[in-house]
Amino acid sequence: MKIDLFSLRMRASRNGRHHSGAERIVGGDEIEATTATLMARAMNYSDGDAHEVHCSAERLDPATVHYERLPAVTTLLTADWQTGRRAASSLLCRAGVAPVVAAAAIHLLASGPGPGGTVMRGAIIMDAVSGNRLEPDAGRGIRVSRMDLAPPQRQIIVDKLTIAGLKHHRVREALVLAGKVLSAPGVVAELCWSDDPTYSTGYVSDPKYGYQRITNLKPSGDPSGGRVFFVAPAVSLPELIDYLERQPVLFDALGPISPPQKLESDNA
Ligand code: PML
Repeated sequence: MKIDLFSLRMRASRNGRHHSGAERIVGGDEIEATTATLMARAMNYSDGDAHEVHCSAERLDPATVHYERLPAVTTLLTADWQTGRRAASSLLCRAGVAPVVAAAAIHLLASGPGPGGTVMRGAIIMDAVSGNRLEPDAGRGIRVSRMDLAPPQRQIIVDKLTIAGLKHHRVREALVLAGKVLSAPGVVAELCWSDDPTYSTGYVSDPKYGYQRITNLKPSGDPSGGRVFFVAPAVSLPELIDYLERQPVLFDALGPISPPQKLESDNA
C-alpha cells in the first residue's frame, strides 16, 4: 500500500529572532502527532520558550522523492578545540578542499559569517578551490529542507543509532541533513558546528568517508556556529540549491558506524 507523504516544517522565533526549527517527512496518519512533538520542542527549549511558532504540512509528489542511504559515521574524540579544528582542517583537505580554503572557512564560522559578524541560519556555499562564497544571499544562506528517515525504516534506524550511542535528535537530524548534502550534485565536503554555546561537537562530511564527528570544534560557551558546503568549481548553483532546498530525500538504510576513536593532540 502506498502511503501519502507530507513534509512537515517547524520554525520558531523569540523576540523576533530565530529560535528553533525542525523538519520531518511523515505519512498522512502521523501529521497530528508529529506536529505536536515539533510544537512541544519549540515550547520546551533550553534557551527559553518560543514566542511564535509556525508549522506547515505540504503533500509531496511520491515521484519526486529520492531514496538514499545514510553516510558512514565515525567519531573522533579530541582533547580540546584547537586539536578538533586541526583535525577538521586535515579531513577537509583530504576530501579535496584547498588548505587555504579550509582554514578560511573555519575562521569564517568562528568569527560569524553573517552580516556584522552574526551567525547565519542557513549555510554558506563555498568553492572548494577558490574559497569564493557562492550563496546568493549571505545573510540568509542556504536552508536544507525536506529530508528525513523513511517512515517504514525509521524505528529500525533510530534503534540502531541509539545502540551506537547516537540517540539524541540533534545527532540524528544533523546526520540526515549531512546525508542530503552529500547526495547533492557537486558537493565536495561539509563543515558544521552548532551555534548552541553548550554543544561543541561538530563534523566534517565527505562522499568517501561519510559523517566524521569531532568532539571539540569550539570552546565551551562559544556561540559561534553554522555550516559550510564546499563545492566543485564547475557546480551548477541553481541545480544544487533547488536540490538542497526543495527536493525531498528519504533515508531508508544506515551506513556503518565505527566506535569512537581518540585523537591525541600531537597526532592531529
Ligand atoms: C553531532 O553530534 O553529530 C551533531 C553535530 C552537529 C549539530 C548541529 C546543530 O545542532 O546545529
